[in-house]
Amino acid sequence: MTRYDPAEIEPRWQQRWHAADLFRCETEGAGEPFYCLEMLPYPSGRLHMGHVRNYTIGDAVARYQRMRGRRVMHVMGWDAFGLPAENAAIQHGTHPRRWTEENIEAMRRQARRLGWGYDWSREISTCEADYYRWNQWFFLRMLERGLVYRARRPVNWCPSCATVLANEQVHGGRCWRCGEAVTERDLDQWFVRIRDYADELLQGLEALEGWPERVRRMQAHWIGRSEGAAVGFPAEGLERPIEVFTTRLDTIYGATYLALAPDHPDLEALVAGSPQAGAVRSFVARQRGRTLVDRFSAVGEKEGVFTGRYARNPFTGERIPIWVADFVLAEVGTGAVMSVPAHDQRDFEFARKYGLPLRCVVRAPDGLPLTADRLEAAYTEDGVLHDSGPYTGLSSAQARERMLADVQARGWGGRRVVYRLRDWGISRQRYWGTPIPVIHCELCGPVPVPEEELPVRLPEQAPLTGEGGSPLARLPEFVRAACPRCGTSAQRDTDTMDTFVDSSWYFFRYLDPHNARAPFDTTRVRPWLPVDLYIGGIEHATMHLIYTRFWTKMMRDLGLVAIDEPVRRLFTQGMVIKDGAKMSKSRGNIVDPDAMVARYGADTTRLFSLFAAPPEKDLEWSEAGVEGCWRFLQRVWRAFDEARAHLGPPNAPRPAGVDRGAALELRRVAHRTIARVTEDLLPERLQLNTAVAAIMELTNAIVPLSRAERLDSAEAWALREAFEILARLLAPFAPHLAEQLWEGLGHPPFVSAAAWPEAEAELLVRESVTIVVQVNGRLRGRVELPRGASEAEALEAARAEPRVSAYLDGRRIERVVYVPDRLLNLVVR
Ligand code: ANZ
Ligand code: ZN
Repeated sequence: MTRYDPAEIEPRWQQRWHAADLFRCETEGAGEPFYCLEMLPYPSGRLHMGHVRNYTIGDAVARYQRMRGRRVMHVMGWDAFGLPAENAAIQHGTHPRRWTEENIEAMRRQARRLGWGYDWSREISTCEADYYRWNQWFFLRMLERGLVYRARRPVNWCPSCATVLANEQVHGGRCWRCGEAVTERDLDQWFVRIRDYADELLQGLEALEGWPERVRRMQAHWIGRSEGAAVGFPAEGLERPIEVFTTRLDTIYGATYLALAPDHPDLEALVAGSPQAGAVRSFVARQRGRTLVDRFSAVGEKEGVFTGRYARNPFTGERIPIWVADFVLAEVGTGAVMSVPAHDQRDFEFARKYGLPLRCVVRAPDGLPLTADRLEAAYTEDGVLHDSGPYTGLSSAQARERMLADVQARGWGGRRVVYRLRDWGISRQRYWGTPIPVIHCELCGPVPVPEEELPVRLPEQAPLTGEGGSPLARLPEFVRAACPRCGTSAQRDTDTMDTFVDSSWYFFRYLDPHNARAPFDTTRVRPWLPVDLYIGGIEHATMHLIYTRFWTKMMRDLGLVAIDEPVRRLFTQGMVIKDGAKMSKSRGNIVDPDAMVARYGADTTRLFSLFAAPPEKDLEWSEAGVEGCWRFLQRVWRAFDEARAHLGPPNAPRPAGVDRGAALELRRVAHRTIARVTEDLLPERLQLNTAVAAIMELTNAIVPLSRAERLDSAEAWALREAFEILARLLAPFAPHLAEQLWEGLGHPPFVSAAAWPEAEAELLVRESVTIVVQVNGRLRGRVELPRGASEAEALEAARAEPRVSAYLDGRRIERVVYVPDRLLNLVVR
């Protein structure tokens, strides 16, 4: 008897797949396209079990679709720019490029060793100039259309390292390197007007029926549309009224003060000459200098200062004080709020802290008006208005409508929609990224680099010290450039792009990866889009998956693609956990995929990561589970070894007698398994764990015949058929063993390119049996059910049977006794 030895089998098949170029995908040819995409990894150097799970799900689907005759696009690439390469350079002195390339090499080796079938001729690494030049090209296109702009915004700053920090380098408000408290600093940066697309991004969610509800909800929240009104409050000393944004116009009779953001543009003009000017200025300065640690610890505690100025409520004519408050954000709405402490909890706390008055104007529909002195918290619900002049007695909703009409009629303001979504800041003060293709000229301002000068190459010399602002600013040869417009000496932009730019469109590039004239050819990509299935982690539900949706719409508006949405079906897989916690280096509960492959082989590793849990749920690591998968594959191997003696030649005609007895029984199980696995692997189901379970059951049905001393010709034929089915159903999950079986069955290679088996319809029909139904031990009826029906199915059929249900009405079933295929006894009271 031969031994199951994955270390011998697996590399051999990997070599043969590679030599046959089996997974190459031609852009044109026979078969309907299927684009199976997994989120591209960051090349950290080693795959972790989360990767293994993610890419194995994708590989199983890709292999299945290929066997079903689809032309499958399945590609791997590397999200190769980013911070860890730069941190490694700062800490260990390795060049980011070398570090990245070595990591990619190592991970590519791991990917091959796991048997993932990619078209490597399409591989992309985002740190290569022939990729990132198109980031620069897109930047120029957006600049032309006014979709990118420059604005001064704060960045994180570590005073002790004297360096700009990325958000990921700020841990609990402190610098990741030295532990110093982080402050903010203003820098001129580039922003993408993603907000222009906010409404479309939100509305488009409805049509994304192939996306998890949870992801759609998270995106809707992230976009955060709120509808309300903008109303001007005339302010003493200002020419233009101060505009506030409110979603609760119905509470305007209860507004007792205005609150402005510390960086409200009119603040300086407002307080000039006020006795409070000094206090306001020092409050604002303190806000700006406040460290993030401070802000984190001050959760809930609102702070503000009186400006010494007043505004007039346009509805009541009343004079109300203007304050500056830290909880009002400059970038939200208009940066100014009418505060209604009786009906907004934040305003309530602020008013109590600073002794500002409260006025109640909304009561519960079935309640009495509240009084300010007895209020313990704001009443924030809608209700019925009181003390609100001509609007008294209206419901909140009615009042909002009438008040808005009056606001419009009197020219005080109008309807306003506000988004939580910020414009996308893409400037990073980093070395390892895409250089921004702009030259700053003292005479002309920022001037785009002419298209024919792209790419602006990232200099090979990496000026990384961990200090200062953008590292590229330390390279005079890079910085110095002639202004493309006037020719005088000018300076290159020294920032690089957010790496979310790279990942926003990489899967379009996979479809035309070597195009030197354009990011991709419009007609080439069309048949593949939208992506049929996109697999990745839930942690990308908002940022990446919003940016890539935006990028698609932007490309559509440039005439590059004809779709509105990039992905038809999104699948978010669960985490891999061990001892109840996510596997992570910091917890020290990592299981190394290499060690696992070395010990059990790729097929066991793949099978475990697909079988141990439904793919959308968390997968709890278990040594016993791995062992179980390993034993299962051994069992398949042994069964085949034992069966060899019985098996006739391939393609033998079907003998008489396969429609009876053990042969028929085995055929029934085999064909039912085809039907189950075929359905479980569909993109809209993706229940890979139950597919594997079905294959295990088929194996159980095969084993007794394999082991039998003697088989008649019908049984031997059915046994061969079952193995041929098993080899093909196993191919997406444990492809190496499947190839071995297929070859052993006398077929030319490859099972990976064989046609998916088809179930014979008549073998799927389950034979029916009559079941006797008793209620409290007395015969009350009979029901027809398929053989092997479950207790739940029997109970449902019994309930639907009028002669039985008459005895069940109004009673409680206390106990059920079920003898499958024979009898159902119900004990009722
Ligand atoms: C008056 C009012 C009365 C409000 C009331 C609420 C309740 P959502 O619904 O989350 O979008 N707001 C407006 N601009 C702001 C800013 N720049 N910073 C902080 N808060 C701001 O929130 C809309 C409400 O948030 C607005 O409606 C406004 O307060 C506040 F009983 O106006 B409201
Ligand atoms: Zn110039």
